Amino acid sequence: MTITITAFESSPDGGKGLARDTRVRWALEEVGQPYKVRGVSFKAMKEPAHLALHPFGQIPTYQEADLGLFETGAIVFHIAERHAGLLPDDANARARAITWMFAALSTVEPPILELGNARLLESDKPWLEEHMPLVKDRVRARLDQLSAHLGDADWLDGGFSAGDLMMVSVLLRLKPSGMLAEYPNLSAYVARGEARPAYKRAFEAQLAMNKPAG
Ligand code: GTB
Repeated sequence: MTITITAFESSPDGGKGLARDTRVRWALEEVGQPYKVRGVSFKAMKEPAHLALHPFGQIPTYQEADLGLFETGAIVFHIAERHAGLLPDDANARARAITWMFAALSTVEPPILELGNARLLESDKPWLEEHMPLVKDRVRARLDQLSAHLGDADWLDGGFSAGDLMMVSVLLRLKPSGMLAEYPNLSAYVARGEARPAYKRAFEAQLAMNKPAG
């Protein structure tokens, strides 16, 4: 059955791979599932046809036969449950890999999003100078802890899993800030993720959709 996901018709990042469809593409590439991508404009995202797929009017969505999903975490989890390659067979190791998916989305990503929002939405606000160091401290607190856990391991818990896919995807959003470079082991971890053939295919596919003309 064909899998169809949605992505920005034209991503505001111009193909840097930071929009969340990249995470879904990467998961599908890791498990070797072919998929189609339907581009959606900002306007179409808020119209009834798309709201029927995604109540919050966002991308990505996932459709497969009569199953429709939204929320990147749920989509990647579904892919990882249905296909071999992203979750270990051992029940406890599997539970830990799922824990890392949640940790990426609910513990590490929020301060990173806060940093992005401060840069994007508060750049002209008088409080930014005071606010930014606090936001950066909150990001660093998580990175310090993650870096200490990872140490010199390749992946968070044994072999590469959906937990690493999600954590690397979350950390990639920090790249433009330069903060990742303060943590050599986390930088190397992200680079290992980016070097995976499945990530490269996912990245190239989203780039092909978003390449600036000319
Ligand atoms: N919790 C949801 C999930 O994980 O799936 C969040 C989905 C979400 O934030 N979707 C964004 C969206 O549809 C795109 S990915 N935004 C449009 C809207 O809300 O109207 C977030 C994103 C957007 C742009 C960049 N960028 O340009 O760098 C990076 C990430």
